[in-house]
Amino acid sequence: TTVTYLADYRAPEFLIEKTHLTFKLHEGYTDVNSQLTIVRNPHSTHADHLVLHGEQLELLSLAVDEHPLGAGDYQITPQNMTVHNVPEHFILQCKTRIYPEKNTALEGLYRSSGMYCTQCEAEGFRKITYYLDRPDVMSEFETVIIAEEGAFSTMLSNGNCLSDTVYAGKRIVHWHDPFKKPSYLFALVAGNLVCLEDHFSTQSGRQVLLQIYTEAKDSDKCHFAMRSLKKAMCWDEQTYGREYDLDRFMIVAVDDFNMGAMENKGLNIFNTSCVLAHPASTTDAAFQRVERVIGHEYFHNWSGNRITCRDWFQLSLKEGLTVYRDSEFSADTNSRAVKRIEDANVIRSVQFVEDAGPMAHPVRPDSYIEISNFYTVTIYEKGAEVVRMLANILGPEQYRRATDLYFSRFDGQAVTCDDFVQCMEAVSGKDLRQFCLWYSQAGTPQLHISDSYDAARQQYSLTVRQHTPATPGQTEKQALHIPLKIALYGSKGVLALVIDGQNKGTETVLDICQDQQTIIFEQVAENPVPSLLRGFSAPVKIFYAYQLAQLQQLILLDSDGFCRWDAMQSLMRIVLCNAIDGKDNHAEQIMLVDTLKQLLADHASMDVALLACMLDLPSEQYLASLYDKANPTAISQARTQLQQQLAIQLQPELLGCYQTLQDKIQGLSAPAMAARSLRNRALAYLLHINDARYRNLAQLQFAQANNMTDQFAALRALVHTEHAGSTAQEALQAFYQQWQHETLVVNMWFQVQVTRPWGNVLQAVHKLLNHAAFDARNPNKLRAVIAAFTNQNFASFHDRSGKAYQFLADQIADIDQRNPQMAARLLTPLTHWHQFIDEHAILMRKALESLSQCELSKDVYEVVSKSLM
Ligand code: B3K
Ligand code: ZN
Repeated sequence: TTVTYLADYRAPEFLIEKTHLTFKLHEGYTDVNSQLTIVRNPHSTHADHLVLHGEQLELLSLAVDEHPLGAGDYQITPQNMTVHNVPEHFILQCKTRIYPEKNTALEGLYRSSGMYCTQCEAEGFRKITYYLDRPDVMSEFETVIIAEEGAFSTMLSNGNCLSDTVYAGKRIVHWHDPFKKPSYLFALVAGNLVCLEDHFSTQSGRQVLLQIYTEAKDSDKCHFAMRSLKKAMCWDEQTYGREYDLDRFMIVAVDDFNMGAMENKGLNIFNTSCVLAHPASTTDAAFQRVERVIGHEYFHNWSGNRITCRDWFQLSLKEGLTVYRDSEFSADTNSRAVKRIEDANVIRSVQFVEDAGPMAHPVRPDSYIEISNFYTVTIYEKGAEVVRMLANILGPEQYRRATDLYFSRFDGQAVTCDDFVQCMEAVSGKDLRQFCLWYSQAGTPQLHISDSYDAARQQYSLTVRQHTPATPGQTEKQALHIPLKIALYGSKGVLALVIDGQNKGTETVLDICQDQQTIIFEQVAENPVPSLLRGFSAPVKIFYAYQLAQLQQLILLDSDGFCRWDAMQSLMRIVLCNAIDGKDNHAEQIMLVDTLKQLLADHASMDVALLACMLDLPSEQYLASLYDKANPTAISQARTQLQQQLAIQLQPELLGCYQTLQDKIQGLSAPAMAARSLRNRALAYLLHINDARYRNLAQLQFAQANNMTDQFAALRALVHTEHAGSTAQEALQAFYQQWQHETLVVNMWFQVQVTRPWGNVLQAVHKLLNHAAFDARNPNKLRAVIAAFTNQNFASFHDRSGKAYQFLADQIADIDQRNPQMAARLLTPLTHWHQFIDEHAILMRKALESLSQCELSKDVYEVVSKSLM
């Protein structure tokens, strides 16, 4: 296996000015003719040989400037084709044959329920034809698609359609994309699809045709995506001054897709799960996901396509920035506080865990074996937090000027994270050298904060110590520039902040840049409660020894939604950890119940969506991350017990909430969604009590719901309680009967069963894998059954027998034969073996070791070998 290093980056020896592709689609195989206009890169050393990427291709013919090449003129290996002694400037013609129907990896050109589609990022284009398949080679593409007349209603590629004709029984469709792009943004679709159309007129008055293509059965589920698209186009004009640039913007929904969606220029390809939505069959959470992903892929048109990455180490240049953009888009359209909490929760319970594991890497990695393994929460979500910190350091006005500069300076180019930061520096005049460590240094910084109050001097001082634990390959860590946003609360509310004689208002950002520093606040009349890391101002762990009463004060009174939620998480964490550690917990529990009572009783005066988030206990995965060696059984038990105790002690308040919000749950408005989320959490708690009244409530809601959110929440509550017996079984059957023809709903039906927190779930999983609706080649099905079981069923996955560990390893060995990307991704839960007590760690390692004995793809090999290191 070869490792690719950032330090080895070299500019390409050759450039491809024009790319002309002809696809002849036949049943069973596809012939690809390419005609590449190639020139030597004037900025590079002079090589005589042209080395192209190409994998799993059948070469039919090759010519340079119309002269056919013979066996001695070129050389082929499994990864490359080398053409010897090429001129300065020439046309390379190449014919290859590929087999889309046999492509189970879903990378390159493949077939999904009859239609042809492509996925080229990161390195899939080389499975279509020989090419310089690297993002810093940008070319103007023309694509001709030829198929039997009448075979497909829809034949699409990037850009604008030049012609669509029939000749000698063949349909020939010709596309041209005037914007230079790297090969990873190439796309082709052919199938029998229907299309929802609309128009958008841009701020400068250009008309853009908008099209969303789906299979006919899904034609009624595209309206929300279309509304989201127009909203996103509008938002990007207003927020970033970015206008759409082609005459047409197309989205195609496909069933078999390794991830959420792909931003191909002018022709986005989406997993059906991220574009289709209808109130009867789609939950509120899924609606929000559709809006977010539509926004994300659309925003890539500028942050990713017009300006792309020089090499894949710079992946966060486009992904971090685009996630930050989509996150702000969601915050502007939904609840800002809740969005911030959701983002912080992902960072804390997934990204921090990645940082603590064998696959830890910086936002800009130094090396990889398989780039597909680096589409991670670190690159995406931590990368977005880094851009957010930059935006906050600059402030809105300077940040906008800096992004304007970035988009104009680098338009049409493939650039680096440093280029992006340099625009921030140029506009602000700030020195961001230390800040740049966020890109190169892996790991989660810890801030240990202590304080003291001097009543005589009226001074309050905070001492902040920073420390980043070592990560694989990076033992020495330097101090980072960490923006720590804080406020101080006194008995009568928020306090004015005075530092060095300067008035800072009631909220300020402390620039933490040293290993240890102390900040002194003056004119502080009482010992305050610090509200720390407001708005989750940096992706760090905070350690500060709050007293229970201080947490309660922040939960009830803090003006920062994230801090209220965070204080509640801390209080719950204290209760849970005490229980896990077998410590006395009386005072803590009383405080928790009392605080929740106050919040629930007062729900009318609160942000309902925020309150709903505050009811969630910290996840098991997060709790495990608090320990050097976690005991998964103790964690699950403590959590389930606390859920039961809270349900019992908060019964009247939960029921009250459930009932009073009854008349606020119609429609798709933000308040209706918020009301549903709070009611359904209340219902889930109540079902932890073994009482037929609550089961009847759930049964009634299941039967009467007119939207998927309520119907599914009721089903989940029933299936997830051990006491519902035949009622739950009947609901499951009824649900399947009703929705068996909606693939995405059937996936939810799978998921709700494998995440059940009681009984022998592994047995249920085995049964579902043999269910007629299961299909091991479809990534959404793998996610609904295997990933849901191993990632969202902590108790069953960590069953003491270790059977679930071995089950996952066996599944991965099998899936890896077909789809390496999916296999590697499913492996994540096993890679965290070192987090657990020996009894579990040993069994998890054993499962990994059994995998390492198999013939593995590069993808799975990288994860397994790094995990066993
Ligand atoms: N850029 C794609 C991800 C491609 C993953 C390739 N293994 C989707 C996105 O981030 O928008
Ligand atoms: Zn993206």
